[in-house]
Parts: sequence; structure tokens; C-alpha cells
Amino acid sequence: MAQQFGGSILTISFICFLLFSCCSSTHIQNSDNNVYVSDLKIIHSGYVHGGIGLDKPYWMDKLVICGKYYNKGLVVHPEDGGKIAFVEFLLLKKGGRLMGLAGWAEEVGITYNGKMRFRFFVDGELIYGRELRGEDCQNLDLDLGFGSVLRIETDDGLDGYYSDQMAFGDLRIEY
Ligand SMILES: [Ca+2]
Repeated sequence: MAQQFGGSILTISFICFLLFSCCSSTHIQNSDNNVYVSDLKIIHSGYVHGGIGLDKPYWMDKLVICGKYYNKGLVVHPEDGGKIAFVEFLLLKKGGRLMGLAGWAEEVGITYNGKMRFRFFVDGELIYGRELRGEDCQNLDLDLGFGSVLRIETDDGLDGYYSDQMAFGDLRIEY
């Protein structure tokens, strides 16, 4: 009886071990290899009009850039008056590449005939920056180096609030 009981405990333990191994490795694999910036901890931000758009803009439920819908991404719309909006994220670990697409987050009935700018910094050092027009799309594939804070800045491109709905589709770090 004791032997039977011991055998059952062993069997149950083994099944639990298999389940745990399976589920935890899948989870770790996903989070280790592909981390979305919108899921990272924000440690500092300012001058973001309407709030930081985590996976969607504040004005609608869908993030659409250059005609494509994104389930994950980031919208950093600067405050009017030439303000520089910024958001700082705590990186989970060193290294990796910043991937995604930069462009204008669409809004029905709003023109995109203007400019916007974005810049990425790692631990205060500029790693990439660009000016885009509203209809432009820019693929991103940037080496993050070994820093611990990713800072994203956006501004209106020095031509006022036209096309300053700066957004990043599928913005993620691949390790
Ligand atoms: Ca502008």
C-alpha cells in the first residue's frame, strides 16, 4: 500500500515536472528572445500629448502605420509648441537589437502633410535619429549595445503639429 502510494506521488510529481517544464520554457523563450518595448517598465517621461500610447494611440483603438495594423507598438505624440516628448524604458538585460517600423500613427480625417522626428538613446548616448514626413515609413534594426536605459524622444519636425503623431509598430528588442 505504502509502495503504491509512493509510486502515485512519483507519477504525479513527474507529470507536474513535465507541465512546469513545458509551460515555463515556452514563456521564458518568448520573453527572452522577443521583448516588446511597450511591455517594459517606464521610469521617466514628459511632454507626451494624450499620454504614452502603449500598443495604441489615445484617439482610437487601433494602431495603424502606413496602412498596416499593429497589435503591439508605441505612440509618442509630442505636446504642441515644439516640445520634445520623451519616454525612458528600463531594459531587462544587456544587448539585443531594436526592431520595428517608425511612422505616422493614422487618424481618420487628419492630414499627414508635415514632418516629425524621433531619436533613440541608450544610457544617454544617441544611437539613431531621423526626420520623417507623414507618409514615410522607416524600418528599424539598431544595435542597443550594453546599456540599461532606452530613451525615446520625438518632436514636431519644426513645422508645428502637422504629422507629429510619431509611432513605432511592433517596436521590440530581439536578443
Ligand atoms: Ca510636424
